[in-house]
Amino acid sequence: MATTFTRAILRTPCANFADGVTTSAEGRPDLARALEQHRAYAKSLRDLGLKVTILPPDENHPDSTFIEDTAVVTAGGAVITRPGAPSRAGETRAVEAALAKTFTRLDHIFAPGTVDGGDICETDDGVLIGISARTNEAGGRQLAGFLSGFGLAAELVDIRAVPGLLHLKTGVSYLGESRIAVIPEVADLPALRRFERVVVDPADSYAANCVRVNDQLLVAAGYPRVVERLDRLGYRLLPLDMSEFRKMDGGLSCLSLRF
Ligand code: CIR
Repeated sequence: MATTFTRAILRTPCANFADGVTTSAEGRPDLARALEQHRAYAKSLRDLGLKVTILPPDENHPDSTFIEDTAVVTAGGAVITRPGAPSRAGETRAVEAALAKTFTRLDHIFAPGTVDGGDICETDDGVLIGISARTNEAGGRQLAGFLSGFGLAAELVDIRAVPGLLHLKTGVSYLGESRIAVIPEVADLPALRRFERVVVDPADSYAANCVRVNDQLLVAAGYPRVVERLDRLGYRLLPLDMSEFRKMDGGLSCLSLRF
């Protein structure tokens, strides 16, 4: 694990959180439960020793709690994205102000490029950039250029042909030790073959989005098969209830920027 995280930035779900973009047929999320799950997520990160900053809710942007999409933060530097969904364009402002307290210089994705942070998967030997319905090739190439300035090699991974995959990290998580959790549909993509792959059952796809934070692995609660396999591999697991975020197509990783 190359990076030890010491900080995280989160953003509280806003009152109209249920009006965000979603393809899920699981019904409208319950705001009170979402807030409770968000508090538990923040507490877990604090319990792991991270300093957690929580930005106030942004009523103009229902999806703003999915803060991961607004920036790409690495040990060498940070890039403010240009989110691919038009309704999410204004989310970056407050995030930029928060990151400017830590990073003296921030790079920016510019038009016609679009990038969602959910498409960016940092590994121990570089960064995978998903090209998706949200992150386009222009954005991916711009980001690769910025990352190269931080000393990070990037590789573009086209996921546009994978049905229903919102972001690269919706279906791929780097677990450390050159190992990834993946959904079956992407397991054999050439860019992923060099990793040891933990392929989750199709019924457990949602749990492929997990987050390694130092020596722990945050996983979505309710997927015992995934928990059992990761447990057998020796991970220290921290299951978190994500039911309300799942209804808005959000996974565990998208609720925080970690650095
Ligand atoms: C969206 O469609 O943009 C949000 N409802 C969900 C974003 C999830 N972000 C992520 O997985 N990084």
